Amino acid sequence: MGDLVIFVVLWIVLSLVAEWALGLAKAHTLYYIIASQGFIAEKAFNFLATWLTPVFVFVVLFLIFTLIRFHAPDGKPVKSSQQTMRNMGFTIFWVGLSFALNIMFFLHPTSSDLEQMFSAWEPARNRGDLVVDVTARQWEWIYTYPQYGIKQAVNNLGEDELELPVDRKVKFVLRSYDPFHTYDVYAGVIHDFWIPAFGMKEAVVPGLTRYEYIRPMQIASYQTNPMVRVQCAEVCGPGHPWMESPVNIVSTGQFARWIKLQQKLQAQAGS
Ligand SMILES: [Cu+2]
Repeated sequence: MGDLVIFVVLWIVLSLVAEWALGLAKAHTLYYIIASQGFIAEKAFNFLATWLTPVFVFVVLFLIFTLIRFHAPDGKPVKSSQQTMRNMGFTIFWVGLSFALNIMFFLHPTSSDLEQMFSAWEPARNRGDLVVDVTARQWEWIYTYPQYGIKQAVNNLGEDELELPVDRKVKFVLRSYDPFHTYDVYAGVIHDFWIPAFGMKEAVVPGLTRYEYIRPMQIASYQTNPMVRVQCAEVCGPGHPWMESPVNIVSTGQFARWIKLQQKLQAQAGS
């Protein structure tokens, strides 16, 4: 009984310490997330980490506690007077708790958050979306804004650049092919559209059109945080590590001015 009391006290104390450390990590955000969908994943991770910390502490403590408490000092095993190999109470508690935890995680956050993420795909919710066609080629990301007639958005250095207005849902249309060379569209390679600060990734597959919906929630740019960039996250050849481009999330007014500028630049290039 004494061992059980010591174990339970240790378990509670160490769990509280671990939860406190986890709280510190969360307060000093381990992640830099600034988009709607990313927040769902961040919340789910925090929920799971909070619930699983005592489980983790239990298992590790159990291993260490039994090693220290029940080791035979002279190498000869001593048979305990109290045999608890078939402890039905403990078995029911352990299996029952594991079962209940798994059912809970299946319902929340897994099912409830997936439901929330997938609801962004409902056409009724996407009427005002900004559409950005993203073309991945070896090795470049090309951004087209069909609603504004912009064929390839570039910054003043002529580099591809993704500009997004804050607080408006974006529908990314993702394709992998090379618009500068004619060849079989199925002969391309798989890329992966990843903006670390958005907490989402989507594979870009030759011959397929894939979508990603996201709402950037705060003004940010690559200049202030390198997490605000598009990075290819699928090894796609020698140029893969450099297959990145800056992202700017700006106010609605600034976005409108940027659109005008892009249209002007395009008209000048065309004339
Ligand atoms: Cu790539």
